[in-house]
Amino acid sequence: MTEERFQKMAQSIIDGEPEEAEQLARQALASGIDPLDAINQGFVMGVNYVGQQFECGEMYLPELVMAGEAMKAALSVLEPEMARRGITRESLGTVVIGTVEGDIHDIGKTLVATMLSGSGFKVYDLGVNVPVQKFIEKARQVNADIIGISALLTTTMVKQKAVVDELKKSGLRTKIKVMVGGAPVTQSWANQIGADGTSEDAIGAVGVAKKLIGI
Ligand code: HCB
Repeated sequence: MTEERFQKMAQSIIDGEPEEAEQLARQALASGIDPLDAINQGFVMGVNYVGQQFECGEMYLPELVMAGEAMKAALSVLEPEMARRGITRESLGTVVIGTVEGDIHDIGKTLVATMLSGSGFKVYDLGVNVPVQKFIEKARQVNADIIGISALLTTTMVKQKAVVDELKKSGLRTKIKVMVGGAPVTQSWANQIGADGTSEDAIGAVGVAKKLIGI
């Protein structure tokens, strides 16, 4: 019976149904299922499946976006309950992410943040138009493992380099990995500015993040 519920949770993510996911999360709590089990044995299974399908070209961006929305809806019910009960979800690592100063594109960045969070990372999303110093301050404050920097404009991608340079100056560069992304970003740009990795999509970003922290 519980197994059947877990499968339905995973399916709600695969189908990209936020309302269904939220309802299943509420039902899980009402019937005494541990919120952490609902996440790990139910919803995350759906995220993993969607990730695999996206990688092999069986699912596309709109489906990924909807899966992300469904995951957010489930987490919006389960995470507050976990906090209330004092349960902490084992975190794979901590990521501070944002879109650089001067840039307000947030669709890709938010998708990366959602997928990282759904995959088990603790994510601090700073939003858009984020000044260089704010990435560093937040990373220091939350003891981040990774800073994720998004830039969609050729005029703003230079700020990714500014974050890497500022991180070096702060003395934190040896502790914190940097992952860059956004439409104009290439592996060659990532190498040039001294970032540790890049990905052209959110599923790839989860893989890069895991690799950067040695999983
Ligand atoms: Co915007 N815009 N835009 N735009 N915009 C682009 C980016 C252009 C390429 C369109 C074009 O000219 N062909 C272009 C940039 C050209 C250039 O710099 N060479 C452009 C321009 C010029 C502008 C304005 C300057 C237009 C104007 O006002 N004259 C203006 C800039 C405003 C500003 O930021 N200061 C502007 C505004 C807008 C909006 C507001 C209308 C809207 C943004 C809405 C929003 O984000 N809330 C918008 C949009 C939607 C786009 C396009 C059409 C889509 C971007 C997008 O969301 N893609 C884009 C054209 C394009 O990119 N093909 C166009 C989908 C997401 C899922 O992909 O690449 O963002 P993504 O993210 C991926 C990937 O890169 C990676 O994973 C993500 C998930 O799959 N990734 C990371 C991203 N961040 C990562 C971080 C990591 O650590 C790791 C991986």
